[in-house]
Amino acid sequence: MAEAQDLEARFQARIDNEERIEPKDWMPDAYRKTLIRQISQHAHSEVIGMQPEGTWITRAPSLKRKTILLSKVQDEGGHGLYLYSAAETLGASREEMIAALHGERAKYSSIFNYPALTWADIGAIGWLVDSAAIINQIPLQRCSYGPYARAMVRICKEESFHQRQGYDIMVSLATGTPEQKAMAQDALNRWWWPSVQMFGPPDDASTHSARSMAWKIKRYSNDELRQKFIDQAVEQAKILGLEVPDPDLEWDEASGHYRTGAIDWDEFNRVVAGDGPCNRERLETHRRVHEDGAWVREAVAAYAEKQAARQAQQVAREANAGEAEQSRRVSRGREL
Ligand code: FAQ
Repeated sequence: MAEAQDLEARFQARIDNEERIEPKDWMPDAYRKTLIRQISQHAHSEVIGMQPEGTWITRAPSLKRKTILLSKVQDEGGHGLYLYSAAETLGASREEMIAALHGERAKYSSIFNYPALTWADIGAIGWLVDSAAIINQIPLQRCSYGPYARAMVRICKEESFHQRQGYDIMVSLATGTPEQKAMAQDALNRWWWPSVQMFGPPDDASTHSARSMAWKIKRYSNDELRQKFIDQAVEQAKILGLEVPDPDLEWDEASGHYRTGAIDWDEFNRVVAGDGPCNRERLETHRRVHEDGAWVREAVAAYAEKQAARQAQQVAREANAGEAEQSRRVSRGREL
């Protein structure tokens, strides 16, 4: 008991001292569990996030837009892979994490349960969703767990490109024909509030924040990051000449921040609980594609087994050859 307390105190001292925790270091069980929960949910979000954008790859308005979108969607898959690998360093297997997603025990970001109805949605996702993702993820580069923090460095660089491609689409539409501008406004109307909700429940309803902040997994609270996003996105909307769909939005001179109207937390809770516009479709697609890809995983495992067996045979052959050579030398020595 005293020994466990001592380990825990030393662990917290390392965190307070801004030291990185690495996979083989001692860590409290709850720290490990929190990280597996957050990192695997983050990975699931990246992979499920490929679905709304993926539907537009074949319908992008030009070859250039299509290649950019294709590359962005591939990046999201890559982010999922770095993140699953980071979670694996904590002892979670990929199979367990995917089973938790399919069994609805693990969540993924609420935002990906909304449909991408028009091409302008691809602009709005890049602009708003990627902005929100970056604002949340930049502090995660300084997360106390080394493999997660390092994965975030590359992810943030790529997200920044994603954000710019989204804003570029919005600029083209907002400065295009009146119909194009109306499409951009409609996309902003539908993506604004879900993007504001992406940061998670308000601080007083956030169950994990206090502990995650003490462990320096999270560096800022959900509301702090949300505010940063709002302040930035409202100014960007002004540059686009678009209107944020919030009649109560106002600039608060005293605090130097924008204040929004009431956020619909009932809608957020409904979507997180599985009852958003696309929850069922997203999970069904993931399950089906995972099932369709079973043969690839089986082939990879069979190939790895074959390689390992070949390597073992080679090692045995070399060992035998070494022994034979040794006994030849010994008997030649005796003859001389
Ligand atoms: N949706 O106590 P807290 C992206 C859950 S990546 C669904 O505040 P925490 C890239 C939360 O899990 C986007 N559930 O939790 C991209 C917890 O439930 P649990 C994803 C949510 O962990 C762009 C409960 O509510 N990013 O966009 C949500 O301290 C474009 C209580 O909440 C990350 O995952 C939500 N929005 O803070 C891809 C970043 N919010 O687990 C494609 C890493 C909260 O006990 C296209 N994650 N919940 O069952 C984090 O920073 C944190 O986990 C938070 C939540 C901030 C998301």
